[in-house]
Order: sequence, then C-alpha cells, then structure tokens
Amino acid sequence: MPHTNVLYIGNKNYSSWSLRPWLVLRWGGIPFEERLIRLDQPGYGKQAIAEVKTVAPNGTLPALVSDGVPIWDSLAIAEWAAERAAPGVLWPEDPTLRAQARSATCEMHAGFAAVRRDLSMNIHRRMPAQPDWPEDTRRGLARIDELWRGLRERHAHLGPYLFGRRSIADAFYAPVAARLRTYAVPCSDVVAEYRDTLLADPDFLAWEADSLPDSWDASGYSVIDRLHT
Ligand SMILES: N[C@@H](CCC(=O)N[C@@H](CS)C(=O)NCC(=O)O)C(=O)O
Repeated sequence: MPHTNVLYIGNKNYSSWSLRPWLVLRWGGIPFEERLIRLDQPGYGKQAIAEVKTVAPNGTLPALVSDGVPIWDSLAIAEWAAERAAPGVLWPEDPTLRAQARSATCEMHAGFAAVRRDLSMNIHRRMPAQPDWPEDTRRGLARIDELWRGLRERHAHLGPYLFGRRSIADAFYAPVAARLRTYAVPCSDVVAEYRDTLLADPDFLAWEADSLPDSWDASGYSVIDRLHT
C-alpha cells in the first residue's frame, strides 16, 4: 500500500518553521500532501490551538503525519526525509561535511532567538533598514554573516549553497534569507549572493507565490502580524 504523508503547516507568510521541512520534502522528492492550519486562532503563542493539537501533540506546526503517525518537529521531519531520499540529496555524502551541515542546521534550529524575536518572518513585508537593533540581535546577525561567509568561501568550488550542493542546512536558513530581505539588513557581497540564491530557489518561489492570499490579510495586519510587529 502506498504511504500517506501529510505535512501540516502554518500560514505561509509567517511560519518559518513550516517552510523548512516543506522545502526539504520537495528537495528530497518525497511525495506529500500539505494541509494549512491557520495560526491566527485562539491559543496561538500558548501552543494551545485546538486544531493544531489534533495533529501535533506539542501544539506547534509543522507536523508530518506519516501513515497516521505524527512527527512534530521541523528537524525531526528533515531527518526522516533524509533517511528516505537517495544518499547525498539532503545531507552531504562526505561525513565531515555532513557533520558540519548538521552543526549549521542545529545552530539555526536551537539558536538565533533574538533574530527570531526581532526579525520575525513576514515574506511579503518590506521594512526600512533598522539602524539600531538590540545588542543580542546585532550579535545574531553578525554570526549569521560570519557563518554564511565562511561556508560559502570554503565550498564555492562545490556549488552555490552552504556546503556546495543544496542540503537541509540551506532549507533551515531559507527563512533567514527572507528576513534579511524584509528588514533590509546590510550584508557582505558573498552573503547577499547566497541570500539571493535561496530567494530564487524554484520551490521557495512556489511557497512565496502561495503565501498570498490564504495566509495574508491584505486589508491589514493579521493577528500574527500584530503579535510580531
Ligand atoms: N521547534 C519547533 C518550533 C515550531 C514552532 O514554534 N512553530 C510555531 C509556528 S512557526 C507554532 O506552531 N506556534 C504555535 C503556538 O505557539 O501556539 C520546530 O522546529 O518544529
């Protein structure tokens, strides 16, 4: 019997955690059905949206329900996908590069709290450059610049992504590329080039195109947008 994989995602304009495994599944060529649960519902921010709790026991999206079994974390979904894709498609084949790609991915998954707090993803919004981010946010942005620049310089001969060929690490930083654009964050040339590579990815563009109008209240700011402004 064919497997059923349903990826539950949040509003495409805002849900950076949903974008990551969605890209991974697409890049891995893994068939899945997507179902959007709006996050601008009572209980948001408390992991208490009733509709989310029916698919994700911890009350957050994304969640992949595979043959009826939930996987409720973006990185866990990405690892699940990597185990099903051909070797080298979602993680680098070289073990050292793979360990580094996992380090970069985990740094995003577990960190950059201030950047996530102050530069929340809003794919369609364009803000003026902000000259005075709080100190912890500036530190996070500087670390992203350093990380991307270092990896790009080291792996440029292998291809245009962080580890040369596209990997899960790039999916985890795709929402950061959108944030750098939204908030007009100044970047070094190498970093700007990589940001634009991510923003031109055909699957990212498909997500972006579909983030209107279902997850964007064009008449004003939605509940989530107000919470994150
Ligand atoms: N660590 C989780 C984070 C997921 C997460 O925080 N998702 C947000 C949306 S982007 C959410 O569902 N929030 C619902 C709430 O806080 O009530 C993952 O990587 O999947």
